[in-house]
Amino acid sequence: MSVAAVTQLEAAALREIRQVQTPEALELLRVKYLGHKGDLTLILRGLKDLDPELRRQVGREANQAKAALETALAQALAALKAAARRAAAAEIDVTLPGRRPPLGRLHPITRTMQEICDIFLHLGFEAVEGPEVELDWYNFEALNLPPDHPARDMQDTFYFSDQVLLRTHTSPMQIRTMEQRRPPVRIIAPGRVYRRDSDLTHTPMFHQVEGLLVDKGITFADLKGTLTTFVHQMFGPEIGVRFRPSYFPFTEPSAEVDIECVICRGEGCRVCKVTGWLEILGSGMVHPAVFEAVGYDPEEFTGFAFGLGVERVAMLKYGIDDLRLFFDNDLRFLRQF
Ligand code: 2U9
Repeated sequence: MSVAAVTQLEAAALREIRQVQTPEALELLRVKYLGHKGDLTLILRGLKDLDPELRRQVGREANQAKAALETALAQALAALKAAARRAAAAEIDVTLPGRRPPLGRLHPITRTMQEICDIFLHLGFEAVEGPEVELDWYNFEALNLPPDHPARDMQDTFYFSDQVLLRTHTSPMQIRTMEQRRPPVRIIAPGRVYRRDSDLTHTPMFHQVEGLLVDKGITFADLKGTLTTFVHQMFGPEIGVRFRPSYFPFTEPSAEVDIECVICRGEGCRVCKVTGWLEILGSGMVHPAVFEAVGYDPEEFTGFAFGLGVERVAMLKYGIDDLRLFFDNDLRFLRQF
């Protein structure tokens, strides 16, 4: 063994490393020279059999060669990897179909709300919106619901303080509008409302669209005509409608509006509890006490009002049997609309 032999081995190894094309071939070279039984490894292992002077010279040369090969191997591997990355980036298949940008869509509640509002806007109503945090006056007192009125219990209320609360219906907007304007008034009030209620068929927040029409000479016939038109536009012209006497503190007389069951067409099923009818709207002629609260003369003006729950309308319209689906935000559900 001689110093020259080690130098030759190193030069040959470096030449081979420079010519290598793949990381796998590079690994084979590493094993060939630096592996357990590699050429350089065997030289280093054989040093102990050499004369002291030769051992010193060959040993120094062999250790330098080992360091040089390790550096060359690492640099070659880095260069091969960088080249592979560049090649992958350059390899764009222009024949591949483009990726579709994800499209959002409106929540079924938003859609239903817009559909309801569109029908009334075409009938000449104007939409008004306002605060969800309300005063007792607008939510209750001006609507003929004095502090100890038993009907306040019907809508368990979220209170911030004695006088400040989350509105339990959008009716405060009708009061606010009448305080600011003189008749004729023809408005709808869409929006979120809040009640301390939570079970299979109630959520603490839900959506309403309410409406109000006030002028001289408005009668119950106007109420019936308007709401019948709404039902036929929303559910189809052939659907049956009936008006059933009811009670609300802010209307007198009051009526609930039923439609023929959209599931069984009046035959009787689980959804309509075998009655053939579904309740869809509350309504009535505005109570004189409400007109007095906003400074309208009940002898001069009459009007009708109505209210509906958007979640309920959406469930009937789209045949959805679980209210919670609207609030889960499960894309598999929402993508169907
Ligand atoms: C004013 C005067 C009268 C609005 C009305 C109803 C009947 C009604 C319910 C429908 C389902 C609430 O969401 S729901 O639970 N609403 O039954 N709402 S009359 O009457 C008004 C409103 C404002 C100034």
